[in-house]
Amino acid sequence: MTASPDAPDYPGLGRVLVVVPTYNEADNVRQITERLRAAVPEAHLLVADDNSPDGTGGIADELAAADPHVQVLHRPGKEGLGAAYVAGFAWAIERGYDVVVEMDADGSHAPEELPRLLNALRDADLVLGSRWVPGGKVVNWPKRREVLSKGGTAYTRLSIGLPLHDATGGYRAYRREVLEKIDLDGIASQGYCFQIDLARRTWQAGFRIVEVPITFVERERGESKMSSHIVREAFWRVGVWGVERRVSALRKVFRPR
Ligand SMILES: Nc1nc2c(ncn2[C@@H]2O[C@H](COP(=O)(O)OP(=O)(O)OP(=O)(O)O)[C@@H](O)[C@H]2O)c(=O)[nH]1
Ligand SMILES: [Mg+2]
Repeated sequence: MTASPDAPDYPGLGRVLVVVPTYNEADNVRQITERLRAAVPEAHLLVADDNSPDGTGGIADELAAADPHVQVLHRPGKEGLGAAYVAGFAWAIERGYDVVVEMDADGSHAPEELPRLLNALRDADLVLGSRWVPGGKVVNWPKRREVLSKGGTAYTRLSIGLPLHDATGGYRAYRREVLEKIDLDGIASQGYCFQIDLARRTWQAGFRIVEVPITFVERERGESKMSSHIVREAFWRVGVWGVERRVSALRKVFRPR
């Protein structure tokens, strides 16, 4: 294991790495880096770029050259948010970080709110930034996105029993023990479903999950990667997990003695 280069501790938590996956975020990556560095100076940042055609990776390299707290993971091509995060998590574990944060590059997740997530992690193993608990908000989101987000969480609750208010959100802080325990190599889900999958695995492993209200702001620049494919993927995978859960419950009831 290589130690993370001179990362100072975040009080009470240890060394923090924020993983920001990027695909065509040339208009956003500089600003999110500056905001994060100002908001949580102790944190290190890893930009996990999938060889963005708009040159995001090159801009991230410039930021990294100017600041030892910033590093870049160049990946060969677009493989989805989930694969970029799994690679970023493995990178963090290898380098001995104690806390790993997920944050979008497009400004939807305010770095200024990260101290609240980290402070909550002192009494939890996974902290979720939640839009749908009291105090949580969305700004400039179309109604259909709100319906999709709330509907996705309700469907997840019904299907697999996951007791969360915002299961699809992607602003999160994990203790490294969680990422070491869950089988990262076994994760195939990509878009929203990746977030549900990680929350599900964390919950099933018995870790403490806390939801903290956040204000989620719709992206102002760059293009969304959200697609009907991502919604369909979440729908069928969560459905399959729900069926598996019921079959396993039935097996327990009918197991021959
Ligand atoms: N490395 C990598 N990053 C990705 C990929 N797809 C999305 N991202 C990044 O993941 C984050 C979330 O993607 P968004 O396009 O903002 O998805 P979203 O937040 O559901 O959609 P909007 O609400 O429209 O912004 C952003 O930082 C993206 O650049 C991918 O295939 N690879
Ligand atoms: Mg976004």
